[in-house]
Amino acid sequence: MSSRRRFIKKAAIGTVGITTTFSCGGSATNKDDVTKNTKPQKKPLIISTWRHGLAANDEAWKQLKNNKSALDAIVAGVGIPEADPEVRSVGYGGLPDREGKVTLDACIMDKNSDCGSVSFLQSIKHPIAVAKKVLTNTPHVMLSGKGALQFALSEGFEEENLLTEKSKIAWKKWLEDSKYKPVINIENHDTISMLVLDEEGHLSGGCTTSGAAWKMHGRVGDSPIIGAGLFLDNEVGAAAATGLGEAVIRTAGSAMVVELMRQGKSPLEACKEIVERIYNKHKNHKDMEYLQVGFIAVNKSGEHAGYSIRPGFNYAVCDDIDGNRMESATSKITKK
Ligand code: SD4
Repeated sequence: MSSRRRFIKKAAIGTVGITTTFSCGGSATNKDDVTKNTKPQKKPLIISTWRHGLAANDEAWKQLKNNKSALDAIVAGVGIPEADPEVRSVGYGGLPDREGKVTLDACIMDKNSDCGSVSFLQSIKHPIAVAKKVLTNTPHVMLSGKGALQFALSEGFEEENLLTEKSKIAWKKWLEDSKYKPVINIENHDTISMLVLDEEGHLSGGCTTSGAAWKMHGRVGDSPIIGAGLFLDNEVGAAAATGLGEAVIRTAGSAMVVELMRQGKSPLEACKEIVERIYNKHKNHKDMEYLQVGFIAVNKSGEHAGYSIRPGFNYAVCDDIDGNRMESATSKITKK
């Protein structure tokens, strides 16, 4: 479909915001976006959190089209922001903890519910690739800290310094008053979670992050925790989270979104209900001041949605019909 025809089609069903589109594997164009998709989409379909999801989707799409598995596509796709020093919330260049250490969390899950995860991993640029090795090469689901590093080295990964000069300067500046106060929607590019509905209609997902900036040394967020930062059931759907990990862990966020889809809710209804639950549970909580949580979800028929507590959350969607584009998530609080 030409971009003009796509534009007209979208204009006819209502538009919000301006979006940059990379047709998967193609070149960039500008067009309006729809708030969300409610119609079944053609397979395959890839959705990823935040704007850095566009480059990740593009790479994952190429891998799928080259007959790579969905897991390989996820590893390669989210590997793009992991290696990008300008993405300050994932992998290399990620903002460090309060001791100046970049510590990484990641997990991956496949259509058989097999999963692999690493948490509190240091000095390895691609934690998602290590998470996949945990899935394929160990009897376990989760490795953490020194043990995760030891495992990565035994698998041939190399240690690297992940703290860039820019992130070091930001950390030194933070040390001046050392206040822990997570920033909502950090520069609009945060944890990357990717959900894939492959050509055969199977679901898989991955998630990778450097976590909350200035966290305590040893802190683990929701992102490597199956059921919190990521969950899927190949019979039902898949969901993933971004935002304040503590709030997502307290509520088993992604697992709950999938359970609601199992009960017949659409991805949008499921994400909305869990976001509202998280919001209500935190009404009188100390974290409320900076509470932002967003979910993306997709079901077996390719319906997808994003929903967050506060505005500003968006996600990248890639399919054969409309290429690769950003869609805005609806939010509970609409005021910026
Ligand atoms: C964490 N959930 O470590 C991650 C950070 C994140 O959007 O996703 N921020 O809490």
